[in-house]
Amino acid sequence: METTKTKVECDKEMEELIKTLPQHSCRWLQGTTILYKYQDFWCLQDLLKGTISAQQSFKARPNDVFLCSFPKSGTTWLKALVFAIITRENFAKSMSPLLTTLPHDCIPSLGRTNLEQIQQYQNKSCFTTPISTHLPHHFLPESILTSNCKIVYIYRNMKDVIVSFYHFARGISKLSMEDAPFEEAFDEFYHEISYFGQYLDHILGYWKASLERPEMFHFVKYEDMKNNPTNNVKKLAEFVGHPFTNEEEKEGVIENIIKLCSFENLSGLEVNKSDSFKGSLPIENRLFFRKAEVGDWKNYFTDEMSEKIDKLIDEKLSGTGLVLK
Ligand code: PAP
Repeated sequence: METTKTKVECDKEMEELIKTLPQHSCRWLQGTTILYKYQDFWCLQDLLKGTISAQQSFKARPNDVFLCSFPKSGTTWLKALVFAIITRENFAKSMSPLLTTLPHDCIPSLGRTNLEQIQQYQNKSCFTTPISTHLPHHFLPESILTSNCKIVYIYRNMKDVIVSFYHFARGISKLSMEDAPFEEAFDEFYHEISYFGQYLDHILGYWKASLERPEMFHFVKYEDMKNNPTNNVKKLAEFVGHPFTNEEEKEGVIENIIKLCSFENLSGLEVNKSDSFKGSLPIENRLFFRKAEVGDWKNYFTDEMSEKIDKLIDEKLSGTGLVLK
């Protein structure tokens, strides 16, 4: 007879499993961060637990929209925009929860947020329920892959992702640049050691899946959103099923959303300057808002580093139709 395991038993099993996994302590973070290799990607312990339980038990609903990304590719911005788009009729401009809440606390994150909380959130709404995740495509729970849910994928210039990741991890570990050399961080990233596997494989996983089911996917490039936010926010709203009416366009609703979610606005809010992210890891909210510049990598990369990344991109992406540079 099959018996259902208790939460304590599941947690214990997970602890045992994690103990058996290959470990890597990030030397550029003075060994303060330990990554575990689960199947084919490296992950932090807490995120790994959330990832495995999401894989085992998460149930997608038809109203769910998944906001997927590799860390540091524009997730915070995408979450703010989608939240503002779908709740625009619920709050007056001056009352948006985004003015007092970190975007990560407005939209749950699969792998990080407790599954029961996500379920309550799904049950509470009969409208669109956005859920974010950094999981690689092949790691998404079966119920997402077999559903008709929508997936928005945001991606960004790989070199800027590396620099952003470097400062974020350094910020969490509270290390100066002298104590956490960029060269070492670059080296690990180049050798596929980062929070959710290899960056280009992450993008390619979603990209290839989108070729099979194009209606399910919408890709947003961070740099395109920066260059032409109006057009991109319009397309995003259409895809998530909340298109703007002609009246809204005339009244400047799109521009208001862009302003509300802009780096300049969000990074200046008290909540994002001084509060802390309520996840399993203590993270100061301000670390999600650094510079938001396109091309900041030029301040950190040597020519050799830049060439190495260009070569990697050429090798991985040539012939896929995906353009990243
Ligand atoms: P996450 O994966 O930890 O959630 P994510 O939001 O994807 O991080 O990436 C953070 C980057 O987005 C930071 O880039 P930087 O390090 O190059 O500065 C951050 O500054 C940038 N960012 C955050 N909010 C916005 C925004 N509203 N508009 C544009 N970029 C933003």
